[in-house]
Amino acid sequence: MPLDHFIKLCNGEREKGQLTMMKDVSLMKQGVVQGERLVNKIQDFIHDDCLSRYCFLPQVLDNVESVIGPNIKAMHTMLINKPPDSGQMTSRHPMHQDLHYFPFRPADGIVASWTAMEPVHKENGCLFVVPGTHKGTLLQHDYPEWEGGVNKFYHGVRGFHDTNHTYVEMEKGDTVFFHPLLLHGSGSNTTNGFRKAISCHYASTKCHYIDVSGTSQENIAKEVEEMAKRRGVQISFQVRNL
Ligand SMILES: O=C(O)CCC(=O)C(=O)O
Repeated sequence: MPLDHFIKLCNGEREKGQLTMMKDVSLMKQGVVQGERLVNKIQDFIHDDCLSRYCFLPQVLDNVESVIGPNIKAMHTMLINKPPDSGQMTSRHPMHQDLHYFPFRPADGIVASWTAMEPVHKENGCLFVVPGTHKGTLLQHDYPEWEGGVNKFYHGVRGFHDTNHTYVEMEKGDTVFFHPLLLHGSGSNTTNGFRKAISCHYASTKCHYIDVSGTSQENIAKEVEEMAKRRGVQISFQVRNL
């Protein structure tokens, strides 16, 4: 079961292999909790036999293919956990557009699938979205200036003043599919329980990589390259087909 498997990965009872395990910045500083109470994201679960099954679920693929199909690739996979917030509000996710993280186009050839693994509501930090913003353009993103700190790679739209967002409360197993330009984020988890979701971004094989130098995406590309270098991995972004 994905949930048990996630907990075992967090506890070091399963090999993490090529997965990237991320931890909440303020919980890490406090140094009190561990495992599922500390890990806030697993990235690249496509490398994990159990979690990667999500990407092949017919219920997910039928919907994805109706938007961008039939020839698609799973490009980005995440299991997002929100442990109870430390009190510093670092379990929030700032308002952003996923396209900021993707060096490929066109945007209309990309779609996210996001499935609630438990009930998600305002109190435990459900998604919020600004309807209609998928028709806009990619905005400049930076780290928000939050007093309690910000989690690694949690960029938000620069200078964004939110007036009109819609909460996406969901039951366990519900799935939303959304465009990579849709402005969205999520609130802090003010409960004592968890808020978990599993997500995959798919792209049409008609998409192609772009050169992000000189664009608003240069900052995230540099950050990813620096992280890879620290891990001893050499990466470079090249302009080619998917
Ligand atoms: O699941 C969440 O709270 C938001 C996740 C998200 O938008 C992201 O990781 O890009």
